[in-house]
Amino acid sequence: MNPTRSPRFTTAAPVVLAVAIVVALTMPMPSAAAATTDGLPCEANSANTFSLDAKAGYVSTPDGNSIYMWSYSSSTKAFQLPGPMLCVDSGVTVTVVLHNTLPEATSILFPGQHHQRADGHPAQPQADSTGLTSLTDAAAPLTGSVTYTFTAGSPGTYLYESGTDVAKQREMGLSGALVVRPPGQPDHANGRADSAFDLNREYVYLLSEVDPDLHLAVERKRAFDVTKTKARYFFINGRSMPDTIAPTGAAWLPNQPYGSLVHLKPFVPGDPNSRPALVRYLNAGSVNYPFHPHGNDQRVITEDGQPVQGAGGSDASYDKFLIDIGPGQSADTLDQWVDAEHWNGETNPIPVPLPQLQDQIVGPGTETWFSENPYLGGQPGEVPAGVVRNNQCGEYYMVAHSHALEQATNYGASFGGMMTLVRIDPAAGCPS
Ligand SMILES: [Cu+2]
Repeated sequence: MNPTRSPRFTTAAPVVLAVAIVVALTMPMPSAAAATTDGLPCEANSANTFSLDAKAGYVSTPDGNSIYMWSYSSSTKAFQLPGPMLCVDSGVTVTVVLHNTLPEATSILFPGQHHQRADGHPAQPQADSTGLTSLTDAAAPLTGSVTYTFTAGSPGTYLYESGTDVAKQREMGLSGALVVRPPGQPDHANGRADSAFDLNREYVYLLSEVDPDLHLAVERKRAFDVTKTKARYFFINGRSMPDTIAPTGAAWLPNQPYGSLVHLKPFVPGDPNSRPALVRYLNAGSVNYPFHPHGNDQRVITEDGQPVQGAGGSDASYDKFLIDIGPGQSADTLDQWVDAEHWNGETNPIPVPLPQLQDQIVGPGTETWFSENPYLGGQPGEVPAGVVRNNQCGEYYMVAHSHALEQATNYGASFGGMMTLVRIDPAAGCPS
């Protein structure tokens, strides 16, 4: 690992800069309560046993739409999208009991896991006289159940997802994240010593897409040609920007519990507790999602559950400013923000001209959509009438989004969709 790599502005294409500038001008700042969603909301227990219901429900999109979805939910909890984040240690035996309440057969595949069994026998593809019906043992419609067991694979991030009528059911939302940790080292991404991260700064980006026409057809039990899908919504953890930056468990998103606002502290050289954040990418969709965190590279350290290393275990991790995640793939990345220019509001201010007030997007409430303090803690400047200040405590926000720009929209309207923010607090912290 290279602990002192610097933030950099890359050789960005003009469109990147255009996006950056407009986003900087138009992003609503999270409220104080929304500002810190830290750590992974894992479902975990000592028996490594999970009970999941496949069921139907609705999610909301920022443009006011409500979309019928299918997903996995803990049997004791309400419908949620995506399925619960399951966290286990590598090598343990995991049991997942699937209860199907959907009107058609469904199942769960666990790619990357070992010794997969269903109801006690080796899990296997299913067929009838018409041909293949499921990639693994399926639960019958409405009341069926299957008990899957497997041995958790190598440390990393994995999908669990429907293996039945895949093109339709995965698009309908039947997927979730499975986080496999190195035994006894929950603060390491994989078995390598240089994969250490801050457990309070661990995040999943489960990326997916939705064609609302397919969902309406399924809800109304109409035929739909899944080869004709045209995605209009693009999710991180079942939410679109700006909902992505709302906190995990936000009351106004009752069926979409997971936020994706990454919250960084500046790196402190020589402090062993100053560790990078870990961002776990997963693609549950059908196309590539070229994900682009602005302003700071991320270091790819695990791909598809395997550490990025060379012969003899040599470190082969690499910095990227565009993490291109293909369907079914995963990547774990370390994100460390280094104050390379030694900003100091008194002795080393970094001049950034503020936009004219008339060039900012303001309102309709008390919010203003521009943070005038890009370098961590300058004094708030001119703010519109009715606005107290533009950020909480001098923190800085960078945008992170899919670089396939139609994916950074809500039904074609920018900016939204597969987009979130990275928040960097001042070195002294953020009193609130
Ligand atoms: Cu960009």
